[in-house]
Amino acid sequence: MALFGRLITIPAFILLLSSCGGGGGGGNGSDFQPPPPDEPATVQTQQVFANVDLAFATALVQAPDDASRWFAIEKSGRVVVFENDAMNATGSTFLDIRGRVESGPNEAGLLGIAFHPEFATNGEVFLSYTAPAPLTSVISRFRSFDNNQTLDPSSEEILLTIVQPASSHNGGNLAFGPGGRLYIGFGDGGGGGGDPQGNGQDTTNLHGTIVRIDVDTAGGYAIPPGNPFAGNAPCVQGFGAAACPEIHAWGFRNPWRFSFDSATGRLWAGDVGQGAWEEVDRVEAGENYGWNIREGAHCYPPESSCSEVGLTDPITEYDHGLGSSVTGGFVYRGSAMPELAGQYIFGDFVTGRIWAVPADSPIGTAPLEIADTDHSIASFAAGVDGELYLIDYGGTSTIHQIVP
Ligand SMILES: [Ca+2]
Ligand SMILES: [Ca+2]
Repeated sequence: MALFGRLITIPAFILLLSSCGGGGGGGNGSDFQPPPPDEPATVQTQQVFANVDLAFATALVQAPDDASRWFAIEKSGRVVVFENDAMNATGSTFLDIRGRVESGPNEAGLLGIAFHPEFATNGEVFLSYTAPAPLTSVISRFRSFDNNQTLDPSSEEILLTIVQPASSHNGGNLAFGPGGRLYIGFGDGGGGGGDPQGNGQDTTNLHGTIVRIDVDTAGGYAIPPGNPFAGNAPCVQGFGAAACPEIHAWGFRNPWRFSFDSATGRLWAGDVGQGAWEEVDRVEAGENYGWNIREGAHCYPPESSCSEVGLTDPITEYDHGLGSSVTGGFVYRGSAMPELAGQYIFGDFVTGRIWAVPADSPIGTAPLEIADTDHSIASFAAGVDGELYLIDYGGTSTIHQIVP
């Protein structure tokens, strides 16, 4: 059963996470640095929460400063809540918006969840999902009116929408960062590979960007000072006459998963590659991460020449000999694996490999493999205590803790 599930779900999610091109790659031509001398130890994964039934789970989070519960989202449009009891927990419905979610295409569905930093008192949770006809990415606020036991489906306040030109590369992550701003990822819109519409380098739309907005305003959102195009008029349904002031950084292909270092506040994103290179970026305001001029630290298309002026290369990358759909993870700030303290941990959806790079790595650092698993790593998760987990994607999705 599990094997059958794996055989049918892996090819689907390869498309889903959108490494559209063929294999290729090859490790030559890289000028990346050798691994650091003090290498972190290898890790293993251990299944937890085995009694929580999840189907096509895409993300797993805890609410801020509350280690008592976990929340998983299913691609179909359901948020599942369960107690933080690895042996005994079973899931129940925290929110069900399956009737509003278009989850048919491989990369469409309920893709991201973020709890407001003040969730304990304001009951606000933000979701990223795709709605149907035409396929549209929707960023919404929901509220709880029952002491945070469930979210009220009728409370939905749509903050931002953008019509998707194709079913792939929808991004889907969202997370609160320093200063309580909400960060949202959008892919290049897909449509045949190679970013045919040039969305990655076009700052007059939100495709191919990580957005930063202030949701603590009366109605809708405000533009935080410090956004690179903060003086411009807000973009309408993702498009504007000039560069969108919502943009924090751009030049992404599909920043499927990103996170903030809980110690430093720095933003890390895994950007899924096209046909040759998977990359991890440490994202700064106003930086252009290169797509579709660069794929990883290489000109795109392969063998072409390109100008690097104004573009920021990844902290680390790996070629398609090692994997073909990067899943961004977390800087480890837990206590169970001291040898991994301060390491950014990330993996590959297709091959299940897991790597680490020091969080203070310069651009062009080689990743160190710390595990080669059988998991289809859809997402990583970090508990309030800093310990790390991953979702093994499938019709039966399972949760695994990363352990020494
Ligand atoms: Ca764009
Ligand atoms: Ca890039």
